[in-house]
Amino acid sequence: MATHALDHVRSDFDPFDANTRRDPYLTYQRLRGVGPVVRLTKYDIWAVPRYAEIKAVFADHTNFSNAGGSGVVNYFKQAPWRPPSIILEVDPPMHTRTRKVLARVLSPGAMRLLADEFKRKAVTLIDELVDKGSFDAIRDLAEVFPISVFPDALGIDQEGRENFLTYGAMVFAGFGPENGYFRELMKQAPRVLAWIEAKCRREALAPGSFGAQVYEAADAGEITLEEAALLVRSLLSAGLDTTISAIGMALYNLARHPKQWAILAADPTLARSAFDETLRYDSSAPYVFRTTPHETEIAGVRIGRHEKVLLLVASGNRDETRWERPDELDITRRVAGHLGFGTGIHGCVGQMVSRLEAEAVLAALAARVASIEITGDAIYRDSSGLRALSSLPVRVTTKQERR
Ligand code: EJD
Repeated sequence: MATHALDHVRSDFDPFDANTRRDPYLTYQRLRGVGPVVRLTKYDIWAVPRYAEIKAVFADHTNFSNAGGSGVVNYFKQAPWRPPSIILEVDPPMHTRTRKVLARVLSPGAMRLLADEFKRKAVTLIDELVDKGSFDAIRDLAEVFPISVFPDALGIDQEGRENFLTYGAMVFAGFGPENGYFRELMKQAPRVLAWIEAKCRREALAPGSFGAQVYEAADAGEITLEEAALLVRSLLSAGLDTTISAIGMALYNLARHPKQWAILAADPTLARSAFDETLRYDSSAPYVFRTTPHETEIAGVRIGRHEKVLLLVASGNRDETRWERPDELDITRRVAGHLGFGTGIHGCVGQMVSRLEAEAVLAALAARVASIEITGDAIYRDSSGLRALSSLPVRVTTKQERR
């Protein structure tokens, strides 16, 4: 009898479907069980569910390009909805030049200058919310804090900051297939994209700010003025909705695990590692694409030219061959090596800003709050690119009340 080799597995799993996205972890586990690469038939794309191969693809920008777009749209075959990012959606040598500029602007030294201000603002906001007792952890906290500190650091004024939320929603909805949610948002595109462009101009950016520093790199001849505007746009595309989602999911997961919150409340200096553990446990940027510029392979499976490859970061972060008790949230574990910020040449260049913001919020809350009770439905956002909530009603009990 003839045997037929099956060199890969097929699945009708839809990573962008609203229902699947609610709890994808059982499906991720099954995908990890069937093979290193799975063909997702609904979109004709490859998906990579295991830690080892995700890391290997992240490390191999020659065979797995970013120039084909970070979302499901294949730029090698189809036009992007906005001019591509000149840092995320390019390969070396272009990437090397632009990355150098943002890496300098977002350096550890720059973080030290921001830390006190972030902490002070977090304490003020948390004091207000804790005094109210009940609030929405997303609308009143996760969405408020980044919008209050990050545009300041960028040098952008107060006017119209609600547009950042709409723009972020567009960027990350544009990551998945074109659906009703994306089309509805895009009705606002002409106004919001013009507003964003205006905020990226040199005149709009305060002296000494991150934005001004990007333009100084243009003065020094490292990049052009047009590129400076696009790099400021990258800071706005990647720097707000991501931290909003991550802080929101951190609050949600810590509230869902009262024992973990108690550990944090007993020692608020754990805030930073607690944040990273929530990024591992329930990654807010759960996947990202690469595109093959030519035929290649993953773990021996042939991958054709111009194929989209979906790296299931949130699945790699639960891989039982990499993590002990992967499905347990444990803020005291050694979480270094998680893929929540990506890794390799495109690994998140702003991750230290993100950690600084989240740490400020979680430490301020942990300093005052003994426990968090979820008092209503946690509602997921309809974005296909981010894992995020739009609402999480909570009531907090202060350490004083507890005594
Ligand atoms: C991103 C998954 C940009 C840009 C960079 C990074 C992201 C989005 C946009 C953050 C993707 O340069 O425009 S998490």
